[in-house]
Amino acid sequence: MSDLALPIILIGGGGHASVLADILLSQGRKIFAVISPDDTNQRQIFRNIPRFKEDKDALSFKPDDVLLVNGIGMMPESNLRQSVNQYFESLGYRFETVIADSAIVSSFSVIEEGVQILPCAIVNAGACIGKHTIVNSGALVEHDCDVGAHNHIAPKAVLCGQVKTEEGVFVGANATIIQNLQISHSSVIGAGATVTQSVNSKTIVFGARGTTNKY
Ligand code: JB2
Repeated sequence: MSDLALPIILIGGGGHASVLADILLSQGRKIFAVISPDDTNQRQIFRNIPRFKEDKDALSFKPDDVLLVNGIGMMPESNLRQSVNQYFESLGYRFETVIADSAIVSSFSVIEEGVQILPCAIVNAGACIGKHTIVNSGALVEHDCDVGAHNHIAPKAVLCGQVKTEEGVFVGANATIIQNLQISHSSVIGAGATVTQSVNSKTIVFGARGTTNKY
């Protein structure tokens, strides 16, 4: 069976998961179940998809018979998304890569497993997007950027050419990082910040003036 024919189990049933479900359904993919401890029925998109309540319910499928999609968003204050990836990967499960049809992704870029590229995002030539990273709607990852694993590049954020981000970086909505900078691991770039110098690990960059704080 080709991987495209494998049923998908979507982990999480909130806002981020709804966007992924929309993309997958529009591409003709079958979502076998959504796993969410909370009721998913308020969102119309989930009404016809069976719900599992616990992550361990996915274990009734063998790792080779299913693909997982991590629908839990990566937000600065939570490592739930990353721990879900690690839990299922340690058991041999694979995560599907999701790319919206309206995204522009260079065939000269490298997109690793489990990456999610949402509507109207752009990834240009020479860029690499690390495992399980979210490139959210309308974000721009310019040429030769090297985006680490488990990042979230939020809606309309801009990474100019040759920016490097390490693992676990969050770049807020509409933030801009100018070319050639390095953002070290676990740092947070606030929404709307303009970043003009490299950022150390575990540092928060606030707002438009780009003041920094270590946490
Ligand atoms: O342990 C869990 C678990 N804990 C919470 N396992 C599973 N399978 N699901 C879990 N959840 C579920 O994640 C909740 O029941 C809920 O369905 C979902 C979180 O939804 P929420 O809408 O609160 O957040 P989100 O992660 O979809 O979206 C955040 O991140 C996005 C990237 C939001 O803040 C969005 O604004 C943002 N765009």
